[in-house]
Amino acid sequence: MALLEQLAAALAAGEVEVVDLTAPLSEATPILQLPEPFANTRHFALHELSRYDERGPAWYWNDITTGEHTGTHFDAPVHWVTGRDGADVSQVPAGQLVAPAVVLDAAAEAGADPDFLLEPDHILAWTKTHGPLPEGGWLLYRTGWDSRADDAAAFLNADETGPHTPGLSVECARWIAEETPLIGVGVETVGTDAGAAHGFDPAFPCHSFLLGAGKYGLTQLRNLDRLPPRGALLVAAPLPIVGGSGSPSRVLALVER
Ligand code: 23J
Ligand code: MN
Repeated sequence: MALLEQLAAALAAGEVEVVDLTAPLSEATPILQLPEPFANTRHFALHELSRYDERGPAWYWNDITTGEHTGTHFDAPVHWVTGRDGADVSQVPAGQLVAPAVVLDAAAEAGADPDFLLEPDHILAWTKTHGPLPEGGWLLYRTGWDSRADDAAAFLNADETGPHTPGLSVECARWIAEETPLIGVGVETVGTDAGAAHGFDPAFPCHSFLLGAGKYGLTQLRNLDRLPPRGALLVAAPLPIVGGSGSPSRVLALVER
């Protein structure tokens, strides 16, 4: 049997499962909130055109408004000043949107400390157990934050000192960008950077180093607990917004059962 016929048969038999890593997209989907004086993105919204009524008797349809960085979304290199000469979201090669993914589980650490930062040593320890990072693949960073996704206040976890959500250290972001074969990092939080990363040097190091290196980000993922540490195949499907810095995305993982 041809390879993709085997895959189709395995999907039909439940030997390969499709796990949806995407958060539902609605007005309630949490969004990033930057402090003054920075501009902020908007919530997703539906604007009804007709619903089997005089505006369109046999059809229901909506316009939508959304930020590029609303909900589960893809960060393209051009999103950050360090990647300003890099790809916009429509220019990301389709061949890179299907790629292997590994999962590093730091839910215990992030549960104990909402400002937990991943370090290169955590990833090196992971590779000792699970093998090398995948060439051209994703590192999916599980923090358990998806359990807060239906409560915007708990998800953003801000107090008078700003948001407190887990992320990557400056050194870890630099190391992933420069020293690993990864294509990008996926997270469960509202952005790829830690909540406190506005105060890091450089600020927002994950955005700065990864996008500057032509790599990508994926945010607000869920169901990472249903993936194995290695062996999943990730399908990330941002809209090809011409000139866009990112896009809400459907993100699926194929997993062998
Ligand atoms: C703009 C400025 C800072 C950040 C972000 C966007 C994101 O997290 C994003 O969605 O790319 S931290
Ligand atoms: Mn983004």
